[in-house]
Amino acid sequence: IGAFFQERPVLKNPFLEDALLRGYLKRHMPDKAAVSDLRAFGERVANEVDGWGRECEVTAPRLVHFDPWGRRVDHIVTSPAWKRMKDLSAQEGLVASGYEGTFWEWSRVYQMSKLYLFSPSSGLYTCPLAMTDGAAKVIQSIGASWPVKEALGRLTTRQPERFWTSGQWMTERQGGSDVGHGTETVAVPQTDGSFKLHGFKWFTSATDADMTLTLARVQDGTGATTPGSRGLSLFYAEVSRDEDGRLKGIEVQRLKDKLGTRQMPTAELLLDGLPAHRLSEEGRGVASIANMLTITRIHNSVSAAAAMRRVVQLARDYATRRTAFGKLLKDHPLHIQTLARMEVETRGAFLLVMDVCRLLGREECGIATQLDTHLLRLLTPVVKLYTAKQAVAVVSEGLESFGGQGYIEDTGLPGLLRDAQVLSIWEGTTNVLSLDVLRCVARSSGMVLHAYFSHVKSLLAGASGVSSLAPAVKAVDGALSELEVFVRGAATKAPGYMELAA
Ligand code: MFK
Ligand code: FAD
Repeated sequence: IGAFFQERPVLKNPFLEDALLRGYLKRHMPDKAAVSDLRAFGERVANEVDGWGRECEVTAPRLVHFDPWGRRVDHIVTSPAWKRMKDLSAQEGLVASGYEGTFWEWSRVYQMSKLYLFSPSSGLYTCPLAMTDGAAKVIQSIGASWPVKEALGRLTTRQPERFWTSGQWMTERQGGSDVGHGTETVAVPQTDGSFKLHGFKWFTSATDADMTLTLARVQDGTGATTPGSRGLSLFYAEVSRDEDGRLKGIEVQRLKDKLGTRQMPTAELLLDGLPAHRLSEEGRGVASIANMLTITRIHNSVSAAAAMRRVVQLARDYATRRTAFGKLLKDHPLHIQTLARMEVETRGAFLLVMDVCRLLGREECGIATQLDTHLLRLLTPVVKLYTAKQAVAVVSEGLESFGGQGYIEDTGLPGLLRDAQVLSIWEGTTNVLSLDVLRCVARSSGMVLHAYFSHVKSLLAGASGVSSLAPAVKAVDGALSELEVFVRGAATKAPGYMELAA
């Protein structure tokens, strides 16, 4: 069979391999402690965590409905590697560092940089971490009191034995985008002020979480509820078991059989009297969970940029090992052009993501200007929808750069593409996020667009002195002018008076 074997691409320390990340941190937060922590974590990712991520993929979670004696138990069995990811996440402060404020306004940039290194090796553990971070943010912004004060401490601890993850149960069969009309779950008031939830949640990811935030309609004394978004309230519920080992108020219907994200369980849940506490004012459920959406959409964008970076790093390494037509791939100009195009997309995504993380950090430290706040609101859906789409394109191109091996399952490469495909679906599809852009433009009476134009113009002014950037400055300037013309056209046409008059 011959003695030749292809060499595999080698994952090196993703921090040391990422000149853009290191350059960004050097420019913006040259804190030695942050940099040395990220370098050490990068080493851990390459040498230890990446193997656990593969283990999560090949040992997919499974659902055990009954114990050997026929009692209903609904155990979601996950791999030992998945459990190690939970401990590691606490120890490394992957959620906690967003709340400790160690690096003040740069704490989010530091936290997200770490998640960016972790994500492609995490076995999708970034999914529960995103929801955990989002839940902590909601609880913090609402003002933690009993019983969620204890939960907030657990979501943001570095102690593995105390650390909790959270779910985000929004989607029901009738609608995941239109949760306002699609939610049927009802909340029945109890005499002690708590509630019991009854309904069916159609998608619940990382369902081995310790708690969740979810939406439901409060029933009045006659059993009636208010329809639409105005009838939804936000609830906190713990996922716990009774003395017989049965889930309290939950039945796990089944685990989803998914294209990707196979490392983590995604379940359909019947809520059958789940004990819960109302967190929001009645009817303010959607507005109250919006903080969670902001955080999880930023995490999604970090994961998208990270997937692109990982495939580019591996493809570059492979290009130094694989020979075709008598020379290494790296010596074929056409192959290098392909890699360079992937690199440019990755860089653009990274810089946009980090800018949004920077804005989030400023807002959380109370130093955001009005311009920053508008930009954060506008750019969150934009960065999520843009990076998700680009991740699929770049990762797909990346697989091709390994030739046939990019299609072979146990190289670990195809999983990158499968997992990228979900990024544009969950946490708001591309169309829904486009409408969210319109929503925030309308709600701010156009102020967010004004903020955007000023921001990009100030970036252009800063770059205009650098001659090598002249073509890029001209292109962005042209795009900005086109956008201005479009917005003006839309603004003058929007009322539709001319059409109505005709
Ligand atoms: C690897 C990391 C990945 C992350 C982990 C992923 C795990 C998977 C988790 C999921 O997929 S969880 C499910 C995620 N589901 C969604 O993202 C739902 C998508 N649909 C939307 O986002 C809809 O636009 C929305 C449900 C919000 C529409 O609801 P409504 O009730 O028709 O919206 P409406 O009436 O315009 O707004 C209600 C209030 O919410 C308003 O506030 P006010 O009442 O105070 O005026 C809005 O301003 C506010 N709001 C809506 N979207 C907002 C927002 N506020 C801030 N930011 C937003 N994005
Ligand atoms: P629909 O809302 O029916 O959308 C179908 C299509 O219609 C989409 O292309 C959408 O863009 C388009 N569309 C909808 N409305 C409009 C409009 N107004 N204008 C134009 N186009 C529109 N949900 C949770 O709550 N918790 C979870 O943990 C969770 N985990 C998930 C894990 C996975 C692997 C997946 C795939 C999904 C998960 N979801 C979860 C569900 C996810 O958030 C929803 O699938 C998503 O929000 C879309 O909702 P839907 O499936 O009902 O699609």
